[in-house]
Amino acid sequence: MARRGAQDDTTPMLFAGAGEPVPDHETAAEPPQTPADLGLFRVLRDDGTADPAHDPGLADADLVRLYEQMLLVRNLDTRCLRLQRQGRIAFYGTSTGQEAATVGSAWCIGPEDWLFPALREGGAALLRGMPVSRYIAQLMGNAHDEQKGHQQPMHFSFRGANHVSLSSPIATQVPQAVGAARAAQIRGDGRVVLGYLGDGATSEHDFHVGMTFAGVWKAPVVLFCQNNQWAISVPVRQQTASPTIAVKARGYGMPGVRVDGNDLLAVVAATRAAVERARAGHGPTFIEALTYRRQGHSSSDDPTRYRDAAEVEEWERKDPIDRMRRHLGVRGLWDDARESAANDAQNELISAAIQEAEKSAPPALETLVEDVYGAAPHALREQLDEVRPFFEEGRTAEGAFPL
Ligand SMILES: Cc1ncc(C[n+]2csc(CCOP(=O)(O)OP(=O)(O)O)c2C)c(N)n1
Ligand SMILES: [Mg+2]
Repeated sequence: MARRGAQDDTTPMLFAGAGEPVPDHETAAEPPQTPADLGLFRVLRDDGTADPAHDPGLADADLVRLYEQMLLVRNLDTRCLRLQRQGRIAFYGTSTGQEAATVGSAWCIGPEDWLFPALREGGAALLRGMPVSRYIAQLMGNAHDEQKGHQQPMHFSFRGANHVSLSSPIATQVPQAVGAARAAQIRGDGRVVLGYLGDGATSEHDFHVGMTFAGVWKAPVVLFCQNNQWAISVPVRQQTASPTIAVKARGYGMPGVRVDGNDLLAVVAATRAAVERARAGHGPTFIEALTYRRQGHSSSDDPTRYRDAAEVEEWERKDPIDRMRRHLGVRGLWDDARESAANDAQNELISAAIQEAEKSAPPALETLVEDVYGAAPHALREQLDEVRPFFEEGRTAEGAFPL
């Protein structure tokens, strides 16, 4: 069968079938092998073993490290949502249920590579070196916040690992990631860009712009869509009539892969193959990770108003951390004692970071007008002088927080 799209002989086996015509299951004489962009790539089996044909073969120490990172994201989410409910931070959005998709994918790029996150990839910054204290400082917008309080909570950036802050308008990071990849390609610096998006982002024009140019330029980019099946209150079936999101990649001339996003090993295998493909100069890959947003869109949202509890419970049974814990158990790498020691150590670390952040001063007032222009223009300096007495009187800017 003639191939469509921008594949070549170097396309990893994992992507076999991506770009083939969508099979017509109704009329096909024999059921064809499901193409990668229509199927669901899995490695972890329900009994905790890994499919030997696709196991990415991580070292024991890496398996444990990635598991502990997922646990850290879960513990942070629990603690930080509580901080928001107590009025100690203004806003929070958890990634509960999506830890494997975030941690597994981010692990596949190198320290020099660039990462453009969407809404739920704070765990990627932590994995790539951002201290927990910085994470909390960002939520509080204090003097230790890398962005000096300029950004809404959850907009983490970490210069130390080329982790670029999310831009709030959905999907804008797709053309940004593709543009950065194009720059790397022109410079020939060998860097790969990992850009994230949600299922809802695929309805934005920025998605199509980014995908078009990624394909045309054969840019060294991996676009990773966390299909958590909801965009606030809009279910994915209202975003698209396409059978999968991954299959959209065909229209842009790149392979698409649909992976079980709650299966850490499958996420690693798929993303690693895509990163290697990009690094070797063979162009972009689009990955759809099928997962589920188990909690509200953010601390401002009440999901019980628009979805069934039964759906949430079904996905609780597919928890990515439980699945990986089972795998570590099968391999003799984990037990209850290690689990409780890891939870205790992480919670102590988080408590210390919260205490430190709450004692920290806010950013200096001057930072209000810094870092946008090389030198703050006259008009901004005037505005700064206008607000200075307000703060010097010790007043605070309490008000309604948007979204
Ligand atoms: C252009 C734009 N429109 C609307 C919003 C409001 N908004 C914030 S998040 C969101 C849903 C995003 O859904 P998805 O892309 O699936 O990501 P998820 O929140 O599920 O991770 C919307 C509509 C926005 N930030 N930007
Ligand atoms: Mg979503």
